[in-house]
Amino acid sequence: MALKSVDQIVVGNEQSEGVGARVRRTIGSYSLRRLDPFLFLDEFKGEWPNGFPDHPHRGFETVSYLLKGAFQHEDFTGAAGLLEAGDVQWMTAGRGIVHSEIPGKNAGPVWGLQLWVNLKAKDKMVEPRYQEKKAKNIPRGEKDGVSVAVIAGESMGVKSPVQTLTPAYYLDFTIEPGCSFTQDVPQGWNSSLYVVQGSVTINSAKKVNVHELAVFSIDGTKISMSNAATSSEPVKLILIAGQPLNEPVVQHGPFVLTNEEDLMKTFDDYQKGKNGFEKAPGWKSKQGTEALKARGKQGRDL
Ligand code: FJH
Ligand code: FE
Repeated sequence: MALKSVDQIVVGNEQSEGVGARVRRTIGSYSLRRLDPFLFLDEFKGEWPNGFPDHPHRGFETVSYLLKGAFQHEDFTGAAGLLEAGDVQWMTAGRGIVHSEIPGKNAGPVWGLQLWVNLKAKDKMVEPRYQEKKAKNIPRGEKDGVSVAVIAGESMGVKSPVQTLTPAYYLDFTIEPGCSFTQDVPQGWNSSLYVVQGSVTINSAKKVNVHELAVFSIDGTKISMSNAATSSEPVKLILIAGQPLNEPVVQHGPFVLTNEEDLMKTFDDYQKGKNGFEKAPGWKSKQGTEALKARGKQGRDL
């Protein structure tokens, strides 16, 4: 079957997001509004207390993957946790989650990625759910100088246990200099490669550099990736692929629905704290508020 071709290269330029945070956004940026079913792909580098204090989500899943340091999260039900380097959290926001996501207080510099995966209209109001995997429990494959962490989907005959409501692959490849690999992707899926370190050559022709996203044609079933023999470092990249939903997207920030009426209903639910946005009795934000206060004390600009 045919190789997919590179349709577009998107450069992830730094921009402000959250409170004091900086992200490199590729999917969801001006030059690539969406890549159905994906809404955003952000690379974050920063340090406590800059992050994403209490905010809501409805209608999609977020995938947080830590490359360095640690990230704390805490939601309105009181559920909290810490993601460390190599850990992944696949969070189905479904009908509603309100949470904070802040770098670990004593974690030093933090580096990670977050992907937003849209949900089908029929799945938008599902109960929220977390699937968290520690680095050591993420299945891995290795072959001829290429290793892969299979966060979702399948590679090198290794399957991820993570269930995705929207069919998707999330693969973290490391390719040594002079090595190469060809990955299968289902026909008709959207797919892209984001380079987090080094440079990769695609289909023996196109060089893609760090902080760049290569977007592939929907036709074809294979993506070939290699690291030049002359390269001084391994290339590290994330392959993201998913089955397009082909449904309308009506989005306002962290609320992603399929029509205006459902969006209006979502504003109302959020304002009234109902239908997924209710806070547990006695719930009080801890991490988000502490980070905001600390920023105030340090007197930094928002
Ligand atoms: C105020 N509070 C605006 C606010 C916006 C948000 C947002 C964030 C991430 C993210 C990116 C990379 C990561 C490590 C793991 C998370 C993202 C990561 C994408 C939007 C709209 C919150 C509070 C706010 O969260 O965790 O790598 N990206 C899209 N914005 C917010 O979450 C104003 C006062
Ligand atoms: Fe969030």
